Amino acid sequence: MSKKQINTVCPRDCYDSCHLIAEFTDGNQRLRLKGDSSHPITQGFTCPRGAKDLDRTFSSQRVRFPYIRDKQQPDKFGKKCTWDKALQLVSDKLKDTLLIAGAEAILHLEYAGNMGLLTEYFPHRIWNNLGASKTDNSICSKSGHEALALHYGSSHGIQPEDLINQKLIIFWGFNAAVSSPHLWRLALKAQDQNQAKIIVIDPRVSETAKKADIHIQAQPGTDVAIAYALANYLIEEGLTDSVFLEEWTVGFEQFRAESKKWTPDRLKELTGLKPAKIEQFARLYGTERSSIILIGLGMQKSSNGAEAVRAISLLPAVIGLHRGFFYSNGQAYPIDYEYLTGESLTSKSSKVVSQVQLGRHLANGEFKFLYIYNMNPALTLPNQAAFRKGLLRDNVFVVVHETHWTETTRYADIVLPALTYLEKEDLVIPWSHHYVQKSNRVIQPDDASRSEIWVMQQLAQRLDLKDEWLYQPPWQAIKVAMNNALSTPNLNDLLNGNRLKLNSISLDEYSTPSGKIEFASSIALRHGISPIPKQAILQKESGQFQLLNSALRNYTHTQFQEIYGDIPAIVHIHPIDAKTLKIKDGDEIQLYNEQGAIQVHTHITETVPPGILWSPRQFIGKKGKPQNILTPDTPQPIGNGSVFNSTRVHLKKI
Ligand SMILES: Nc1nc2c(c(=O)[nH]1)N[C@H]1C(S)=C(S)[C@@H](COP(=O)(O)OP(=O)(O)OC[C@H]3O[C@@H](n4cnc5c(=O)[nH]c(N)nc54)[C@H](O)[C@@H]3O)O[C@H]1N2
Ligand SMILES: Nc1nc2c(c(=O)[nH]1)N[C@H]1C(S)=C(S)[C@@H](COP(=O)(O)OP(=O)(O)OC[C@H]3O[C@@H](n4cnc5c(=O)[nH]c(N)nc54)[C@H](O)[C@@H]3O)O[C@H]1N2
Ligand code: SF4
Ligand SMILES: [Mo]
Repeated sequence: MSKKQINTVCPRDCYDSCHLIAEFTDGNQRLRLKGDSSHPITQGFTCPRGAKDLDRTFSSQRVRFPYIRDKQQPDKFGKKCTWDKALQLVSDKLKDTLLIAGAEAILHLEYAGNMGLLTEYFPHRIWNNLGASKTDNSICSKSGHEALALHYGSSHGIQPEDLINQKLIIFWGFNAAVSSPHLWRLALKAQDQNQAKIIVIDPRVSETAKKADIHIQAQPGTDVAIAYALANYLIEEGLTDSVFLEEWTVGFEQFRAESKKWTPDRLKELTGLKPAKIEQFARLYGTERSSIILIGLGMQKSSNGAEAVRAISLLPAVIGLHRGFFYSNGQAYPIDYEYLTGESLTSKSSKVVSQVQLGRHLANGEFKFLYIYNMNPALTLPNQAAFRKGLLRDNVFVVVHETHWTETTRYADIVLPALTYLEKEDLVIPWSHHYVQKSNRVIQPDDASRSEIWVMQQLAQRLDLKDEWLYQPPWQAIKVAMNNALSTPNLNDLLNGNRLKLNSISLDEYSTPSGKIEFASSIALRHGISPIPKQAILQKESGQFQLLNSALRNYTHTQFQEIYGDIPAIVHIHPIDAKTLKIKDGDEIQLYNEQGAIQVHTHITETVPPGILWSPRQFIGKKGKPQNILTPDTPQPIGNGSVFNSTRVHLKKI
């Protein structure tokens, strides 16, 4: 019996952007999502989240009606209402705000809960039409993108499908075994079939490090020094590619002079790394040219993150490789995002506010109307005490358009029910590989839930906005925005269900002022930043721990707790530290700093080094306080990005 199948695409904020097949069996009674085996990255499997997105869609935690709420009573759902009433209230509030405080007092806040173009970008048109304020999207990868642009002009690197052909694969501050299961599978295949070696640089014995041929376990925040020490070895041993350096790069002299200072002994002093270990790494890197360095977004989210990305990214150039790295290819594809969002269709400009520091801005009384969707900021932004104080201001009106009840819906004046990706059409642009296909609707939409586009257009009508581009058919907008991005210019191919390849900028194209790889960045110099990467001095008070925090397999940020239960409130601590503090495995302890305190259970393990703690990210502690109460909101000097991994805490038994 033939099975009914529908192609769709996982839109989660994830490296892998899997192409999925929804398969109906038992006379259409049963439905499951499986990975498409014809896709070179998806390789026929899903992760534990992808497999359960259907269950998440049908979960009892779905928002099923519009609700009017009292945000001062977070534990109460509020009152159900009709869409008509909800839209009337929202548009009245918008009109009032425009009249009294102007468009700048309206802020739309979103991230990448669903990365589809029609969910993440197109609905911005109403806000750009009004000239509303927006954030700088600095919560995740921005600093690293800007770091790479300093030396390379742009941030794109190797396509992940090339992983399979490599002999040396280096995961640097990147826990791919958890955060990118499909790229990781390709690396394991190369290890298995191609005798490729895997090197991992991570302060922890991460899931990825466990499978590495070589694990470089150094103090966090010392990556610039490690990169210079590697370069020094390559230079000393004559393993640099002088023809490449001459033809394709500028500023190598300055980089070389700094590298010379990073002798194996000096590195040992800073990091504790044995010279023999670094030599082994450097020898392999200098002699095996078929290599790729995967630079983790996770490592980048720290006060020295952008500097680390700069330093690491320059290593391939030392040995003569064009962009022998991968960070994120999100900016590689020539998609006209400004057209999609309407930014280029209006003469109005928007005020831009730091996403990392949004809590401070809100708590200080900025903004009167907040529209949140595709994000759960009441758990995911740093400095939660300030953010929540801001949300609870009685002179700010908070609208949240969500698929599920979340921590953020608890602080909303109005909650609007949204469709999940399985209930609507979209186009997902990956930030690693270059394959796109239409994401089809798999199931009938929930009765009361509505898409972001529908809400945008309803509000635009109620505000009497006339510009035609607000009402443009969505796939027509995609057609214009994708005009230069598709290998075949015919959007119908895509609408007919074909998988297409995105055009990308070639690896040897460098849009720096010199047109070459700039070891000493002229753009950095112009902005008063050191032209070459700089190793920061490590600072830690006695009794203080650095709290690293990263993703777990079963959760995409705060999503899938509906399926797998709460993200565990635990902290990993080294046995030496546990002994000093007289802590036993499983004890309930308090983590605290000047921003607040949370309660968690301990897990004693040698996978973290002494002085370093690790926890999952974005959980709620034992007494209801979110982990992100502890995380700092100081933006990085380059790119203003987040610094979650530079959290400093004290620890005490309770
Ligand atoms: N399962 C799952 N996968 C995800 C996500 C998810 O929520 N769940 N989210 C996606 C998103 S949005 C992102 S941004 C990515 C992030 O994906 P990754 O880049 O893999 O980030 P993390 O998971 O934070 O892991 C980073 C690793 O870097 C190490 N590290 C921390 N500080 C340093 C340092 O100073 N130097 C070095 N060398 N290493 C350091 C940590 O110990 C950790 O093992 O994951 C994506 N994939
Ligand atoms: N402590 C700590 N905090 C961190 C980090 C860290 O390393 N440590 N990492 C940061 C990083 S890298 C990131 S990317 C951010 C992620 O931060 P968020 O983007 O806030 O993460 P999610 O929890 O995935 O929230 C997405 C929300 O979108 C909703 N959603 C999903 N699909 C749709 C849809 O189609 N329509 C609508 N309207 N809503 C939808 C989901 O239900 C979910 O509530 O977190 C940051 N926070
Ligand atoms: S969350 Fe990532 S790995 Fe999992 S199915 Fe979606 S795209 Fe694939
Ligand atoms: Mo992220």
